[in-house]
Amino acid sequence: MTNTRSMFNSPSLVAAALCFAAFSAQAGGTHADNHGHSESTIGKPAKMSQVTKTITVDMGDDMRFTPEKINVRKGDVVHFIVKNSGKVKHEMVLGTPKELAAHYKQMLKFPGMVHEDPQTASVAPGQSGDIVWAFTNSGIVDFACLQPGHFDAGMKGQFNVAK
Ligand SMILES: [Cu+2]
Repeated sequence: MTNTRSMFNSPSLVAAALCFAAFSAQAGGTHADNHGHSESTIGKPAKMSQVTKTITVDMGDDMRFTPEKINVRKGDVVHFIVKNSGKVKHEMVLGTPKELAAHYKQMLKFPGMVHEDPQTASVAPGQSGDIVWAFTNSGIVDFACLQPGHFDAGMKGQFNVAK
């Protein structure tokens, strides 16, 4: 990289930083309290060395994830290989419906935002990205593409986390 500009001169980087802070605060909201829950209901980031299962997910310009319904089990640590077979950028973001909707609103305000958080794989066309995630609770966990227009077009999916 030969970008010599200060990051504070770059609106998109500032937006990215703000977004990251806001989203992290929400996703990690349950870490701060000690009412018996030590982690988010959607699960938590994990290490590649802990992986018990590998699942490939494809993202396309038809605004669909393939597969879009994914069965896992509580306790699974999944390495998602997230492929973008389209010609535009896509991303897979795990979150509660509330987190995803709030984050999408931010994306509409700041379309250039870049995501570095562990529940996100932002993938350029023809490339693939990775998420390593531990499913710590049974139930439904949502994911979506938060690129402007994609979420509205129904680019969403769900994990069914069995007990
Ligand atoms: Cu997309």
